[in-house]
This record gives sequence, C-alpha cells and structure tokens, in this order.
Amino acid sequence: MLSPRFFDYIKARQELVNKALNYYVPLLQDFSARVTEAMHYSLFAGGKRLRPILLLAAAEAVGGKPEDYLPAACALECIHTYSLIHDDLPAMDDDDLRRGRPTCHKAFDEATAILAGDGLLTLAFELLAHPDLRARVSAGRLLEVIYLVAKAAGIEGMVGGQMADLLAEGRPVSAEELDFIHQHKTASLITASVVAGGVLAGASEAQQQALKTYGKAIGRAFQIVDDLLDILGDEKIIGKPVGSDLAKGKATYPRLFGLEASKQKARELVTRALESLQLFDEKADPLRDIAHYVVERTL
Ligand code: GRG
Repeated sequence: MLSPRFFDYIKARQELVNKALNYYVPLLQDFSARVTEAMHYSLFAGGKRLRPILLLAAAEAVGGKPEDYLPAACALECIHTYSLIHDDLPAMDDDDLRRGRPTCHKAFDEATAILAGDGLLTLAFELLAHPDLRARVSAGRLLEVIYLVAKAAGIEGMVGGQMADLLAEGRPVSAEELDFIHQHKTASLITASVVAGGVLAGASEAQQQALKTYGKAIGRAFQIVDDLLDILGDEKIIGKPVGSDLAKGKATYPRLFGLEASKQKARELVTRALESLQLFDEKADPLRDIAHYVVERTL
C-alpha cells in the first residue's frame, strides 16, 4: 500500500520539475513563437513526470541532491514529450486525444507538432550539456549520461521499439517480439532515466548495474500496466478512450497472455525491481515506492 508520504513526495518532485521546465524551456516571442507554444502545450498537459522523478530519485539513492540535476531531469521529460507528440501524429497512431486534451497536431497543426517534437528532442541534449549541470557534474560523467540517454532514445532504444511496434500492428506477434517492443519502446527510456540519475550523482559500477536491473524491471511492468489500463482503466482518469490498443490491432501483453497472467507478470517484475535495490539503504525508499506505484497506478 502506498503511503500518503509517498504522494507528498511525488507532488513535491512534480512541482520541482514543473518549475524547472518553465525555467529551462523557453517561450520565445519572435517569429518562431508558435513552435515553443506547442512545446509548452504538450509539456504542461498533465504528464506524471515519471522519468524526471526517477532520475532525481536515483540520484538521491546514491547520496545526490535532486536540485543539482534538474536540467537532466527536464531533458528526460523533453524526450518523453517529443515521443508522445510524434506517436500521436496521423502517420503513426493518429490519436486525437492525449491526457484528455486535443493532441499537439490537433491543437496546432501537423507541421508544428513535428517541429515541436524535433525542438524538444534537440533541447534535451542542450540541457544535458547545460552550464548549470556542467557547474556541478564532471565532463566525464556528463558525456557518459549523454551517451546512455542518446542510445536509449534512438534506434537501439525507443525509436527502434516504435518501429517494431508499428510493424507488428494488425498481426499476431510472438512473446519474443512483444518483449522486444516493450523493452525498447518503453523500458529503455525509463531505464536510462534511472541510470542517468545514478551516474550523475557518482554511483559505483555495482550501483549502476543494480539501477539498470531496477529500471528494466519497472519499465517492463509499466508497459504491461499501461496495456492493462487500456482495457480496465477509467476513461475519465486515463484521458483517452478505453480499448484503443485493441481497436488498432496493437500487440499487447493481455492480448497475448490474458489479464491474470499480465497482472502476475507485472507483480513479478516489481519484486525483481525491489530485489535489485538490496545494496541501497533507506535513501532508495522513493525508488522502492515508485516500483509499487507502477503496478498500483490507475493513470
Ligand atoms: C515516436 C520515436 C517515437 C516513439 C514513441 C512513447 C512512445 C514511443 C509511444 C507512446 C505510446 C505508448 C503507450 C508508449 C509506451 C510508453 C508509455 C506508456 C508512455 C506514456 O507514458 P506516461 O504514462 O505518460 O509516463 P504521461 O502522460 O504521464 O507523461
């Protein structure tokens, strides 16, 4: 059971991240203003801030101060938001609603949505090399983080997963293919958020490995729960029509294995995530709570 203390923690972290996003993502007033309006529209549309919070919680777990790593936390949210904007485009999932509001290309137009995604992805790497971060983290550690985040977001990670997901639409997939899609499309950016937080705050090799195992496990569990919410969720809470994965012929965990086996798998993954944190002390409690949250969430 998640405690009220956990929800207070999440709320405080969301506020920290939102303030930082407002500070680090410019709203330009020149002839290009529209693209930054679209970026802000999607960035401030009610996202949970899971990836930045994971980055900050992992930094805390190894003794870092969350305030020191905010540009990196914002970078992860920028990459996540770009992926959602592009995923919603007519050429991809063709969705009209996200988080209960018109998607970026509906609120603006397709060209602006493509540019807003491009702008967010590029800004992410600007933020990972931001002077505010360089003032607190060595160039070596920053390079390591830039490398691992780029790999996780690109062809060997989220982009590759999205390609595989699109190619799997409307036909049966094997468990191996589904696992590839989940691991790449969803778990890779979640894992990168956790490992990046650890690296920034000086995690040892063993700690980095443990954070990677944790990230992969909660990343996979997160996607299974996302698939379950598409069937069992409340439209008013999830902000999009229930059953949209099924309607699009998407490869999902419940479709392949059924509801009960999917819930069981998500629980097993959370247990694995918790076990991987054994070498950490109570400073990793927020990471432990987040693992529980991943399976208990309704949004
Ligand atoms: C376009 C390169 C490219 C990739 C798109 C993220 C993604 C890949 C597609 C979105 C569809 C989807 C269900 C992805 C799985 C990841 C996921 C569950 C995203 C939603 O993440 P949340 O719940 O979103 O953290 P909020 O709204 O809280 O920010």
